[in-house]
Amino acid sequence: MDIIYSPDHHAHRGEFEFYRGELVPCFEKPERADFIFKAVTGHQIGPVSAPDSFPLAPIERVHAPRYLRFLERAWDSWTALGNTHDAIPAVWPIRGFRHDVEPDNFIAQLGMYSFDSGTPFTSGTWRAARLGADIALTAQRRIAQGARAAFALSRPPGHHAGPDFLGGYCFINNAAVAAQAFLDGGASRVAILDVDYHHGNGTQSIFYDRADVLFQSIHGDPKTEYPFYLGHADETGAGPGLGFNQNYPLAAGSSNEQWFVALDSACKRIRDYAPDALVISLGVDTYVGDPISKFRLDAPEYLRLGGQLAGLGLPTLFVMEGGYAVEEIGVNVAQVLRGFRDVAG
Ligand code: 6XA
Ligand code: ZN
Repeated sequence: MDIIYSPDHHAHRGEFEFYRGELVPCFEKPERADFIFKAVTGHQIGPVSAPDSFPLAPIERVHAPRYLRFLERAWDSWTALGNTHDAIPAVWPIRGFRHDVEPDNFIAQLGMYSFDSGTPFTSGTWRAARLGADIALTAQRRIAQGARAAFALSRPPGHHAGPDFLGGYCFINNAAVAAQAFLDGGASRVAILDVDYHHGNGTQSIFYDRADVLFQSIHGDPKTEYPFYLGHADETGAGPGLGFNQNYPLAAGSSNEQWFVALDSACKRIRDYAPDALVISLGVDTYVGDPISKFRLDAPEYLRLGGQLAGLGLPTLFVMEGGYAVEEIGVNVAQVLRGFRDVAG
């Protein structure tokens, strides 16, 4: 399996995030990807290549140009005000406020394009986010050219980023960019399966009214788990997209049996949809030892997950999302990819 990676993800290194009302060191740190890289190379999952460079056009297929323009200029705007520390959103236009007028004030702009205070914007954020999209697009291209599977080892993650908003450590939705690239390259239908602990609200929002992308997400119940305001079972799509979005919210603390029942349902729906390609939003914050999540998956379950995904028999693109038990996430990711390889051959 081809692995696409660049050490330049280090450009994005947030210092602090707000967590339960306190400023704490960022959970989403460069060491995460370093450990994953070490584990996948150690387990000989496949050859590693650097990403190709892509223009902004494939990213603009899923994100609003004015949002991307904001991200591109954000650090310069912030430092022009005399700031040297990371920018953290602090004010948001909730119901009743105007969304059509972009304020001149930077912190007001940042609030307009974000939904939480846990996602710092740093000097290298735009560069790393662009690189993450390049990684996803390069891996997608490998599959479009005939590879059975590829792993986009990108960072920062992407699945919370919507058409025009960042949050949950995410800026560009790498899985969505890749899914759209499959369609633009001639695919008729693409399925995205999100197995991260957190609902992929950004991916859902991007494709909610479309039938050419099937979105399936297994996650902690948003009644108690982040991102709280989306991810319920009754969100099944809208307009032409009705029936092409399924959420499998599970109570925090759910058993592995319950998790695999949900996986079976999602896999069945994917088989029925018969997509040309499958994109996996691969978060391993479902791990029993994850510091911010409450499922109980461990090495044998990750192996089983990989095997079940291979059993779908589809061209499969893995895109890295969350996972914060830093020293263990590499092994957990490698287990999924090994499980896939053992079945796919
Ligand atoms: C709140 C928790 C953000 C979770 C991000 C994540 N700061 N998403 O792992 O998949
Ligand atoms: Zn997550």
